[in-house]
Amino acid sequence: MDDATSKSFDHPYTVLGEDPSLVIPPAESRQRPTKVYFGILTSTVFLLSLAGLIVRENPNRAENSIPAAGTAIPESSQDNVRFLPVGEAEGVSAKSYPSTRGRLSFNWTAADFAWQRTSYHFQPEKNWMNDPDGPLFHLGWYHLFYQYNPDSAIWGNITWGHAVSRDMIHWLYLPLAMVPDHWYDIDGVWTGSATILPNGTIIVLYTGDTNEAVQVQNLAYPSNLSDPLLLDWVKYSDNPVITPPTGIETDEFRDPTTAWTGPNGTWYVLVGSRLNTTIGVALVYETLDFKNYTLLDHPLHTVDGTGMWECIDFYPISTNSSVGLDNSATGPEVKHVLKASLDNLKLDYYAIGTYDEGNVTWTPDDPEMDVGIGLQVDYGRYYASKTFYDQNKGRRILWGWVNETDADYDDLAKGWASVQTIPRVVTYDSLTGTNILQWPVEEIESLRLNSTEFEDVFVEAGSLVPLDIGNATQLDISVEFEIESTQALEESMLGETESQLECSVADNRTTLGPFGLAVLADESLSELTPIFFRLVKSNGTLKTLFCVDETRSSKATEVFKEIYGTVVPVLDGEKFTMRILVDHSIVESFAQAGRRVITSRVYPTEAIFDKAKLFLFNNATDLNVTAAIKIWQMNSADIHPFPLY
Ligand code: DQQ
Repeated sequence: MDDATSKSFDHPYTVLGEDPSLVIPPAESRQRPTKVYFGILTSTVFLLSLAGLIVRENPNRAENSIPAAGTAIPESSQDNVRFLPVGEAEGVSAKSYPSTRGRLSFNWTAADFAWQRTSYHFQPEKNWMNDPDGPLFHLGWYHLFYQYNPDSAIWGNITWGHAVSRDMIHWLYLPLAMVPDHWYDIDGVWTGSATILPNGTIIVLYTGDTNEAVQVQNLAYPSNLSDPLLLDWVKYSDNPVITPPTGIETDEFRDPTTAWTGPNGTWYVLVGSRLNTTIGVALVYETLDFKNYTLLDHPLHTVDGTGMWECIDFYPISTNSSVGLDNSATGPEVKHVLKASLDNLKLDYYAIGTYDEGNVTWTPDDPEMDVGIGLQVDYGRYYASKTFYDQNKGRRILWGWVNETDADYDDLAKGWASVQTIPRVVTYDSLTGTNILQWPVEEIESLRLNSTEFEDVFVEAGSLVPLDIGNATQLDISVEFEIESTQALEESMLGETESQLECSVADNRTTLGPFGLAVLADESLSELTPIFFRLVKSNGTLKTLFCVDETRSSKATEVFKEIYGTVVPVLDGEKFTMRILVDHSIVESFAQAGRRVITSRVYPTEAIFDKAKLFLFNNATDLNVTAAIKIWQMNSADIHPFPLY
């Protein structure tokens, strides 16, 4: 941490004690003498060296439940299984796109489902996953906890799944960290965050859904800090530590943040809620010991019209360096990012602003770009994100949940649902001063295999250039586009009409675009996912849209297909750049060094295995571009259960 912005942590706080009254399931898996861990560590090093040799389970277990081709899904099954309002009654985590009721189901094969499973993104072995929870680094291991249903590929019976990694790329699944087993979380161990105290103690605050469907905040902590795997979690005997305050709906009060300290040594924590049904709010609690909390008489921030705020994240960011900051850092070169997951839209919004540590309030730099009305963290299929400060490498890491966009019945058939993004490093964009930058952690580059480079590829207006790279399902792509000449651009722009600044299908040709890459495309382009820039005129000036068009990504009709996108700042002298990670059914696309990001889920029926191809395209009618592109084939990550026994 930068000295100028660090705080001293010399105030006294209560160290959490053992709590013998707690019930900790499953009992057998949690009684592990310390000496065994050394054996575990040694065997892990060996196992990690076997990366790539482990063959993953083929997810074809539910093949028989796949409806026959061309048959509509029977209404009775829709009502009984597939269209249960998963999580909706609780206000959380339901699939949020239009109903697939009555649509035909594609005749997926086990091989299709096996192809859809990702190879270098984190996902559990089977069943449902949603939000990332309490990410942290401890004694050489990155820990990821996640909302997990151990029984089904749809939301429900939510526990904390747990996995560890040396590098956030290769993962080892561990036993569940916490399950619903007390009245205060019997309906679900919901989302929460970890805080590492100055003496190394780790505390977790999480939302419990009680036996009466009331959302309360609970305290938990590892029983043995010298265990690098943090296998054994203790729930505090006096839980819940926070209950819904007067005036707050008891089922709209959740997802405590990582804590930070104020000047007087007090710790602060945020909990998301809504006021008068429409006002998104970040409530602030203060505490000295993490057991007793006082609600401040004012929130950190509110935004009218944004509804319930879930999974709030609040963190400092350095404006003069790319170094990450601990959550308690403040100083003249520090701004604060406030992020809320908007329950109504199932989208993550953030804003950059100033934290007033005296008054414990936060003000956005630009009120017109406030949380929920300005920038999205990711403009694609992405939700419930959470950052943590990685003290190992001095950086802030962002995790995000990527839901499926197929139908629930497809998830049940394939036996799994959801992926986490590749973890991203978050920094401040000092060139624009208006946004964060997100970039895949450098560790992902260890999966890069052979690369192919194409330089000075002339992509004439109205042309398509196949890129012969062999298999195109696991890729890391870096591409730069240069337009033919600024003069040509200015001349072309004269004839342009004003644009609405919205992305549209890639087939919609205008003078200046779109141009980009088509991934997961078959030879005949019967399926393709174009990721592109489109230059448009708005208020007389040139703007750049960054878009992903999923409308032709799959012939399966039950799959939800979106056109995602937004305006991306391209500064004078900059080229148009993209980084794209393709990993089977997930495509993560970063524009202009991560100023804007779009994550897609696509389920092609033809453009899979060796039929998946890659193309450069330029659909502009009057703008030639030149591309420089480097493409790496990507290895699979090694993700499997930890050999605990
Ligand atoms: N998911 C959790 C909630 C959170 C929601 C439940 C966001 O705590 O608000 O699984 O996806």
